[in-house]
Amino acid sequence: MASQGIALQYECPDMTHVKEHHYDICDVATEKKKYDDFPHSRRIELSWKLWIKIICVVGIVSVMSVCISIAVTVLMNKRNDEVAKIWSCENKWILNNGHCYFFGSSKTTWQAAENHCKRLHSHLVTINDVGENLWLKTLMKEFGSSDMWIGAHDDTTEGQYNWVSDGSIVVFTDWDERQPDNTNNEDCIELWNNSNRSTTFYWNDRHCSDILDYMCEK
Ligand SMILES: [Ca+2]
Ligand SMILES: [Ca+2]
Ligand SMILES: [Ca+2]
Repeated sequence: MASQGIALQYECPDMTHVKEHHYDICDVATEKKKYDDFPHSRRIELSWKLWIKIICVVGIVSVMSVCISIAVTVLMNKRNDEVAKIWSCENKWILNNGHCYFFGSSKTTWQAAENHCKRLHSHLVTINDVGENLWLKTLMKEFGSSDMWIGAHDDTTEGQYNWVSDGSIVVFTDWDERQPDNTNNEDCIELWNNSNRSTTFYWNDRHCSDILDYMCEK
């Protein structure tokens, strides 16, 4: 009798003649029956799966948040380092276009100059374009220098000039007239002021053992 009574609770007779709220009662009863008919073990299983999904989603979101936070911090620090590098150089170094330059205070050979630059975590200057070349000429005038080593050389293959900083082939050049002439095997390159020609500076190949000013770059 009791089961019959429960079954009757879920019956939904034709209620079209009844007021609207009777339909609501009927809908609730139908949904409750569906829920009660669903196996208990299945409901528990769904509940656990739901919790596992929630934990996974929260975990993934947390890990992603930490990763994004670390990435942003690293990028910001890197950017700050780059900004600091662009806008500042160490004492006695001169800033130009994001690079730092050091004018050697005493004349020396090409290799000794490069060795000194390396001890200062740099190399003899690499001249990449006309702007850098022109800036160096201006600087030489300010320092009163007439001969200055730069980082180009052809001591590996005669006539093939490379930059000592990274071994790359010299592309931009600013040779003086009749240079490079490799007189008695000149393999190191300088910026010089050939007074016979003009008041400005050009490139010349020269004996690496000669004693000149030099410029480091980093
Ligand atoms: Ca350069
Ligand atoms: Ca040469
Ligand atoms: Ca020469």
